[in-house]
Amino acid sequence: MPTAAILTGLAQPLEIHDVDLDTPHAGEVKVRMAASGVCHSDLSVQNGTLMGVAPIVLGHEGAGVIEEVGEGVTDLQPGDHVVISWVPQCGECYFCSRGQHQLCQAADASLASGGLLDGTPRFSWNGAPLSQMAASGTFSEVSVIPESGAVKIPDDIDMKVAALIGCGVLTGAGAALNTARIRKGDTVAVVGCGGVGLNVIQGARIAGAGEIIAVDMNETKLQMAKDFGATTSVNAGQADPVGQVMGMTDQRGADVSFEVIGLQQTIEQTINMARRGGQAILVGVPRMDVMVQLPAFLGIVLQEKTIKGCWYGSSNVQRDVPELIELYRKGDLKRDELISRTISLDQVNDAFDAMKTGEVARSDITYA
Ligand code: PAD
Ligand code: ZN
Repeated sequence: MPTAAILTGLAQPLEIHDVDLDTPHAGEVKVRMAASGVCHSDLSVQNGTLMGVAPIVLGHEGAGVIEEVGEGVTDLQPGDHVVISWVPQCGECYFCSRGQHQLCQAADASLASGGLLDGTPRFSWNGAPLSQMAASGTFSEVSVIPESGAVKIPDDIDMKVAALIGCGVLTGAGAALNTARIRKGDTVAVVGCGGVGLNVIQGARIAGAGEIIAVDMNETKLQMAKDFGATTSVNAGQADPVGQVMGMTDQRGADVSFEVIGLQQTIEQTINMARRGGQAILVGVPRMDVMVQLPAFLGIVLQEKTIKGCWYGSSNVQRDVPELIELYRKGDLKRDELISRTISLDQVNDAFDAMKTGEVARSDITYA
């Protein structure tokens, strides 16, 4: 009986309970979690920004060890170390067959249902189904997930580091390297320097960006941003960030700007600080009812601006996870520095509080 952190209803604190877990069905694997990051998207399910079917085991940024495999699973075996991918891939839908696995239709359906690829969860609690966030549920000692949601990694990679690859690093670095395809010498602005934004910054550095302007309201985050590769910073709490970025770029704007918070105001700022002919990449997840207002002619057509959404860093997890691990081994990718706090599962509500105040980049749950 694994212990898990459960969201029982909107805006409720997570509760720690023992839950029941089914054995893996065909094409699924059971993973004993070693570590799980606490991402803003977990908090967003709790506060209703993102939809979740309660009761639900949250957590989607994890790493662990395969304990059991279901029928037909041949690429993974007990003992394998894996990173959890919160976008499993059916391999057959329109998007998967065109190499856009991050947009897999079946994964979308599992996100909405709170289940795995067949729409049903493997957790239950008090005899009733218990959903799992994004076909994962990494706030549990053990979980059952689709085999395509487990990406094998070498045994010697620190599991705390591996967990963060599963969301923050894949999304952030992927936004810079895959979604934006930053070119050498580009001027980049990153609005929001939390666990994901810091990874956009280091992705931009790896891509060879020239100036990297970090934008946040928290001075600690701006200092961390410099450690991750930002060349300059803007405190959005002190002056209009669009004006500040314009002032740093001969009034042209950034070649590529990224929004990594999910607020209407910062999304509009990010679009407005991209230069004519430039790109604004939207990573942060806003509430469903958030609308953005843009002058259609002066803001987009005449500007020839590209506004692009980014889901899971436009990542191909089977290709990108090994590449990110290689960059980490070479020292090009910082990840240990992302972990502000190491906590136990029962401290997860404190991690949410710390995230709300912006004082941490990541809290990382470790399992005994
Ligand atoms: P976080 O809470 O660690 O970081 C958010 C940062 O934004 C903090 O450093 C804040 O100080 C800063 N901030 C807040 N308000 C402002 C403001 N008005 N101006 C400037 N800075 C501000 O979050 P995170 O990095 O874990 O996640 C960021 C977003 O990315 C969040 O919306 C999350 O749900 C989303 C996300 N998207 C994907 C995807 O696939 N698109 C994946 C993972 C996370
Ligand atoms: Zn996440």
